[in-house]
Amino acid sequence: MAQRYNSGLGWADVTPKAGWLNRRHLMMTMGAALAASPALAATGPYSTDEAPNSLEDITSYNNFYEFGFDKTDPAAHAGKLTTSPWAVEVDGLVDRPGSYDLVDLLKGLPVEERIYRFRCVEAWSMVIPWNGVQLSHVLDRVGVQPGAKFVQFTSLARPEEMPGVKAGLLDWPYREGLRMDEAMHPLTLLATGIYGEPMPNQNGAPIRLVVPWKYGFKSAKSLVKITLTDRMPYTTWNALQPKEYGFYANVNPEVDHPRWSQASERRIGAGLFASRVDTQKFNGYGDLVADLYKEQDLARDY
Ligand SMILES: Nc1nc2c(c(=O)[nH]1)N[C@H]1C(S)=C(S)[C@@H](COP(=O)(O)O)O[C@H]1N2
Ligand SMILES: [Mo]
Repeated sequence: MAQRYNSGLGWADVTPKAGWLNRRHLMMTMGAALAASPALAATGPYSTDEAPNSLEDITSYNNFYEFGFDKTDPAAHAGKLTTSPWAVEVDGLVDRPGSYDLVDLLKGLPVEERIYRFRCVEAWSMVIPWNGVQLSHVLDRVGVQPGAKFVQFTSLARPEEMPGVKAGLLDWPYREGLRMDEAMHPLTLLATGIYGEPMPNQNGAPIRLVVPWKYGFKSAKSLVKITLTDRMPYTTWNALQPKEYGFYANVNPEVDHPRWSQASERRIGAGLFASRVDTQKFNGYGDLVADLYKEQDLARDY
């Protein structure tokens, strides 16, 4: 189903490292001149000005069960993953379904840098500078039909390259989903890189979802399929343990996981002593997303 790249575009074109570095340089220059105005360090209206984690942190402590349960398994085993060519199938309630070469699917869409907080349901967190395109732009490109109410995302399940798939650790393929208004929200990203570099394999190369106001498990990695549907889709963790992992999975310090508190989180890499920070409702993105849930009881629709 995959086609060879024939567009002449490579990852350097969709992940503009040079632009990122130039802006970084500019920001640092501005930062030196305007040290009293830290808000200027943000790269856009959606980015946090909190210090990003190091690439080392981001690529050495991961959840990617296709490569094993341990946090170090993805870094140890994802190196062999083949990510080119890569096709994404788009199906269901869309005007232009099909198997799209990834480069064609993204061609011409604005690649943005977004520094987001990222909060795992296991109560650890990081700050990650993603590069990617808004999911809404891709959905507009394929033409969402009026009957579509949800989107399902399917990750790659390739036993020859993924020891956790071969071992049957979960009900593969990994699947996640969003309601249509969540999918169309400008914060929702299809990320293709980190720190201006192509997405590291262990973080979900070559393209993964990032939904920063929800627990990390919603942000499915290494996507091979996007399905528009009229009903709430099957999602992997919710199907496995519905009482522990809701479909919505909005970050919420007021609703504990049955086995641990969600009131605070461990910020990875924050040093020997620092590291415990209060969890914010919607992971701090409430001013942008709380309206999506104003008719809902978030303790019930967890
Ligand atoms: N396909 C797939 N996607 C996945 C996972 C996974 O195991 N498989 N783990 C999820 C969980 S629980 C988290 S916290 C994040 C981790 O992303 P990171 O390793 O880039 O920080 O990926 C999410 N997406
Ligand atoms: Mo997670």
